Amino acid sequence: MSDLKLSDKNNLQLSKTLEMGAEHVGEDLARHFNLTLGRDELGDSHYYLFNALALTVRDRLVQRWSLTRQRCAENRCRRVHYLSLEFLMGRTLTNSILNLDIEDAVREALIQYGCTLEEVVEEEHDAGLGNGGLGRLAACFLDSCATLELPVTGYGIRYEYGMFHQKIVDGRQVESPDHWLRNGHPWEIECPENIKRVPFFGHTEYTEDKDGRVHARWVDTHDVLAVPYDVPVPGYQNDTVNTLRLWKSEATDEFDLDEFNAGSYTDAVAAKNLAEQITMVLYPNDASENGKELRLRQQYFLASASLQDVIHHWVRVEGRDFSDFAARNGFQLNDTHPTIAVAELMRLLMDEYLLEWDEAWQITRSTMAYTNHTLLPEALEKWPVFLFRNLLPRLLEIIYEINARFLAEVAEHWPGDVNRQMQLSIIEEGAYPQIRMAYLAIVGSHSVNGVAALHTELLKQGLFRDFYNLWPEKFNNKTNGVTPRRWLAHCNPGLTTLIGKQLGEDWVAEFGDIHKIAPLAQDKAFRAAWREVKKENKQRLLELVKTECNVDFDVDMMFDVQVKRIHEYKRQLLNILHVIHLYDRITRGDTEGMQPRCVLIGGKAAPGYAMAKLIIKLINNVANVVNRDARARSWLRVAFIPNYRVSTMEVICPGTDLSEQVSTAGKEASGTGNMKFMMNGALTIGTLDGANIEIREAVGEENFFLFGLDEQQVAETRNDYDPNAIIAADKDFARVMHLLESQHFSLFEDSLFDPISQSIRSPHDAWMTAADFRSYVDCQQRVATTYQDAEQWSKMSILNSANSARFSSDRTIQDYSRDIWRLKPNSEK
Ligand code: 26W
Repeated sequence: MSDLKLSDKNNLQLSKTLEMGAEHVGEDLARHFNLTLGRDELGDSHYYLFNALALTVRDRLVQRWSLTRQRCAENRCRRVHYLSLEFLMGRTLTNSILNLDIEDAVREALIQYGCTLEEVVEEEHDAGLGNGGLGRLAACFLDSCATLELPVTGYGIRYEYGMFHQKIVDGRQVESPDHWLRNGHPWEIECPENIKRVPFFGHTEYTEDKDGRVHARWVDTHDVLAVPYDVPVPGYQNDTVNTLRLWKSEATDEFDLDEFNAGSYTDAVAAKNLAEQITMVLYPNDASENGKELRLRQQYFLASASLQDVIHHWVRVEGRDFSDFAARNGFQLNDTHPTIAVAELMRLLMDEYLLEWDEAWQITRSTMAYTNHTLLPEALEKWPVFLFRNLLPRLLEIIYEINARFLAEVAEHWPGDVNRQMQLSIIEEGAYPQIRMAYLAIVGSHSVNGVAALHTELLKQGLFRDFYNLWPEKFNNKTNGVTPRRWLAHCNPGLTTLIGKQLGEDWVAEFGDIHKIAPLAQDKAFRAAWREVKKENKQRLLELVKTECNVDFDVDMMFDVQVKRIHEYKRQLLNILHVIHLYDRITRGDTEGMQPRCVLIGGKAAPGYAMAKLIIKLINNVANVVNRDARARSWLRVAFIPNYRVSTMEVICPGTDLSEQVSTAGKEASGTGNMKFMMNGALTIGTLDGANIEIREAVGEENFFLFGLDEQQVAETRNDYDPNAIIAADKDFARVMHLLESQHFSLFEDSLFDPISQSIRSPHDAWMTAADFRSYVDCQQRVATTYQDAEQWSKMSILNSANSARFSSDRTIQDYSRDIWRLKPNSEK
């Protein structure tokens, strides 16, 4: 008992800090291996060793975690709660080892087991609780908040099944479930003492109190339990550990008595499954909303449990006086997915804590902030009113009231303009009235932000124009960023060491210093060392491609990479048309000036998105034809990497020469893969879209391969767009289309790719692939020529890394913190 002390708050705590040296780490590792997990031999896999190591590391996180919590409680600091349906965390072990600065000790401790850290790391399953950019951004943000010592908690859902696993069978995507929790998740800690009850169904009753005030009560509800699981989020070598709290749904212990009495005990127990379904699976749709009721349940479940959690904490510490609540709390809504939180906060404050509407509304509006992540109309969430009426009747009433008061404001601003009221209404009228979640988010928030400069401009001038006219002060830009810890220090140790030799070991903590390597672009020896590191990284990537795709890449060829979700607007199709063009040149013997390249494409298609799946099939068929053709071998290799995810990007981005960011201008809100590639010294070929524009500004136009129409030109060209004329006038393009349409890539699958050629040829092709073909092909030739000058390419590569500091999520989070959250680091009083 000598290590335990009873602190003044009755907390039992270890008084000794766990040591970080190899000896102590080794002892703890053995203890967890032998005692916690009950093992005495290694066996065939490193599974138990991974778990023992995770627990050893976790112990050290947990200590810092409780100190962070204590400090925040003592400071009574303002906190922010980041609400997101997705957190794409990837692996935790290596990141924690890096942030705790115990890599050497861990490596030494593993020697007694005769295996390397690299082997053990591979045992960890990615936490794939997200689709793509939006989910990974949330994960990078948590890393930056902890590193900057900001009191920010992530709130999300503990999906039993994460993002599906993708296999490629006969060139096609085949999905299988990702039961990532099957072997347990050593990082999480269940907190049953903080369980919440989330109500569904039922109806509203009104009662009058003795002072004549009317109160609403939501009654006869079917409640679901929300059980929190906490995951530690360490900052970079600063002893701060923040929290990601993930909710799991469970049935209450109450039975449906009617059913029970009717003798169907088993039916009553079976009905419990419904409650547990809520957090069963992550919806794998990125950018299209399909209106499934279960998804709405997930959204409300997250919003309600998280808000109750924050409010209960408040009441426990501060009592039922909410006058200071808004000054001390903020909520960031990651897209519209958790927007029901606006109405839920109103409900809790009014129905549970008896605040008046105006006071509750004042609190809601000053605590909520909304980030928009897409302009695509099909991604804008709308929920049918009838779903709400049944599932969340009390919330529907509140939304109607918010809307009525808001429309009165609109009427005041634009007197007599009934049309405007209809356009701005949170409720879209019609045969099936719907709730426009983005409008609810804007009306209920004090801040609305886009995720790159162009994107925010387009929100203000287009999608949300009237709202911008009404409240210009609400709108602001926060260009995305990525964490340089995971996306450079961890994934690219070679470059990290090389830069460290120039800038000193501390440079990771002072990532802004990376610009100091810019002058070294002129240093021949440094360039040679830079190339050497790139070559090693390409070797690693080549090995991955060999095992995953059985395609041979060659480190002496250029690695040309596009990895991201498969979507028409991202134009993987344009990329593959260029591949077909190169193949056509090769078969015609026109290889003058051509640069040998290995083209790698990867990404998941939403399971219901037929066109995206067909594009995957086309990529694989083209790869097959090209890779089998002896004439092409020395010029071109093509591979599609299956099951693209966070841990594969950690191998891909350091080994990439050319980063493909080729979306139709105006469609990609920001992009974040573009930033990861840039940090690791890849050059970008891209359109003027999303954050590409800012990347080009940062690195200088001479170090960026720009092509294609800009957003305005896209809008203008749309009116009289004639792809068939473009194809007919361009011999190269005509030959590419001929190869596609003569079934050259679908020999025994006749007409398979007709929908693709039809979409390219359609004057209504929203993505205008044909419009940018010529400009893209010409630009790719400039890329090829530049690559052949290795010294020039290295200079440009160094300058890309050197100018990437702006795209650190630390910068992004500092912007959020200054403009929206108004947070102070936890270390400051
Ligand atoms: C409701 C279905 C659904 C699911 C996900 C609709 C929309 C989404 C997201 C908005 C998709 C997404 O991940 N958007 C991406 O967000 C990134 C982070 O801000 C940006 O970098 C990407 O450009 C944007 O596409």
